[in-house]
Amino acid sequence: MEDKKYGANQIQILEGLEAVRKRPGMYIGTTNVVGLHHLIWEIVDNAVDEALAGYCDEVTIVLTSAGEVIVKDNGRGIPIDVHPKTGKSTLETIFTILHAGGKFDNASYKVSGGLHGVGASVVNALSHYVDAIVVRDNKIYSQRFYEGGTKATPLEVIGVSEFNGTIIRFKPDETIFKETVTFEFKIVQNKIKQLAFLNKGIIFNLYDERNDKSISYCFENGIKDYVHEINLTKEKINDDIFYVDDNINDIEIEASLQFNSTYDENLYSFCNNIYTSEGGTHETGFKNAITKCFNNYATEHVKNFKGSKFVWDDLHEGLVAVLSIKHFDPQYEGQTKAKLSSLDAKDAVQNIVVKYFEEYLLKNPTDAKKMIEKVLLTQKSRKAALKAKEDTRRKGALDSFALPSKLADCESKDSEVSEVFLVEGDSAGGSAKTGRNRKYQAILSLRGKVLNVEKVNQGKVLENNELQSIIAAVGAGIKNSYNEEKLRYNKIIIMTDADVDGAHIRILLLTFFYRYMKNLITNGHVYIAQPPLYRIEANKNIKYAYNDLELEQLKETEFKGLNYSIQRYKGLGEMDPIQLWETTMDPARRTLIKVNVDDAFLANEIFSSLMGEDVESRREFILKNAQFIENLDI
Ligand code: 28G
Repeated sequence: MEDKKYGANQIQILEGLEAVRKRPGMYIGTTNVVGLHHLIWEIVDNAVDEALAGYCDEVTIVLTSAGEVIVKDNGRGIPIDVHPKTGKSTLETIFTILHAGGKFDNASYKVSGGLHGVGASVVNALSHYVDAIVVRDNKIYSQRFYEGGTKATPLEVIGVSEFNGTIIRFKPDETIFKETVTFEFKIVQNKIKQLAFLNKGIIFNLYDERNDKSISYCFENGIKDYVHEINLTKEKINDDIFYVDDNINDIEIEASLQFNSTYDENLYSFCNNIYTSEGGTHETGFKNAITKCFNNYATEHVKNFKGSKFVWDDLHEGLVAVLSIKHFDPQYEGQTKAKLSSLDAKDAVQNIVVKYFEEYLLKNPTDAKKMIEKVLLTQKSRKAALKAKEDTRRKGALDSFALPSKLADCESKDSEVSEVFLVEGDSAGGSAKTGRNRKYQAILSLRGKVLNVEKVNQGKVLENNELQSIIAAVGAGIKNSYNEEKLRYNKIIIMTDADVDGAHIRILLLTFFYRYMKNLITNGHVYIAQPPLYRIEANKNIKYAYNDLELEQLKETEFKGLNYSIQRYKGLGEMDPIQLWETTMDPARRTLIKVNVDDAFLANEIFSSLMGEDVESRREFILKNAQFIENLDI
């Protein structure tokens, strides 16, 4: 009977890890470079959990020359006693049973979590081998799992030690990770830096054996140091960074905030070390709290304030804030964990932040005064912008009926099938207008420079002619009043020259969409057109090349030995309407790049390094990263 039960378990185990190998994407998202690195995060998460439980303060990662990863912690060591439910040691259970973390363990132990919180068994399933070394009770234990986790050597005692801890070494299976099995220092570095900010006091070390590079992070002040770093090069409004770390009803809440003199909002929220890019209940609680505190403070301290209450829109300009909560049972909206939905998180965050931010304002009257001044200015410009918007609306400029004169609209009114090209310059705009399929393709030509929205407030944005045209043409409104039902085109296609200026305009447009119509990007409506760089012709055979490599390949194959001529396009304007249609606009032949902002961090980093003050470094960045920006699937 016992045997039978054990056997049944065994089968279940094999099926479990087999399932992971069959459909790795279900467990780690993808099997590209991102998925590969998820293996590290899964193991590191377990070490961080041990640290959050209070038993470990140092985590070390080694990228070995043999293509392995070693993760080491100084916690209690994974238990090696036999687990009552599986008849195996806890160690073996964790590494060989899928979802062991949730199924067999006290769920409240696991606080952090990778993309899917699936843990060590998934790493085992997708590795050649996993070596586990557990040091506890003065003994060093060792066990190897191999062949996709289906086999294990017996647990052995291999020595004695006075320290505790766990060491995990694994080598990814290249038959799973077909694209690459090379770990990247920079990716791991960024991740541990973020983990170090989010888990104060833990030392994270990274050592790359392949080139003898190493780096360590430890932030005593947690996300306060994070805010400090984001604002390092910015002009600060309040000198003292607001910071709170407290817990209520078993929810730990950490928040930090400082204003700078820019106009953009940088609010980053996390739950259990996972970035919640779409916010959620914790973020709502935070916004409510800050709004309430500013209103209370202004009511007491600002003359004639009554009746002109702040709303969140007045508080977000120049705000840098990080919110990180640790929740025992987080609930998310949808599959991606991008939006927290646990109801108790809202009140928990709101209560704690109100309590501490109120106190902060009273204790720091000089900072409070500076912040209130900034916020009052934002409010004033918001009201002015609102009035300007109402005036223009009354005049009809923002109405879908009064479309901009520069827009050559398409015939179809069906937004599902229609698309608009945002074209740089009048001459290219002219070609595009002639070359298009006017049934469903609209052309909006943009004159001159697009405004850099990072540098100005909303009022100025709404006054700008080019941006006004775009807003009117797109039709869905901006920011909070963005309404996708009113979207006039399914695809918004940015079509600029394949040179530095074109890349610059593209980035300015993307910045505008990112800040003013983020949903347009997240819902996949923004595209980048790819015009060719070369035209090669011999005996009336014409081909286009979209990069140097393609040109070389054409020269070496189809055109080898022929008397060919090459035209290098300096801009869209050099193409006649038919060429533009054939190469860049015809849905059957073109390649469009869909812009997605999955990783808001990276996007923001790119946007801010591009939009920095220094024109020279900006040019340099664009030149260096033109290709990357072109393939902006960040
Ligand atoms: C180095 C790379 C990754 C870990 C521990 C320590 C314990 C543990 C891990 O227990 C099962 C669940 C809760 C008891 C817990 C040790 C309690 C007592 C642990 C790691 C059984 C998991 N002694 N360190 N798991 N628990 N480090 N690092 O994986 O109830 S995982």
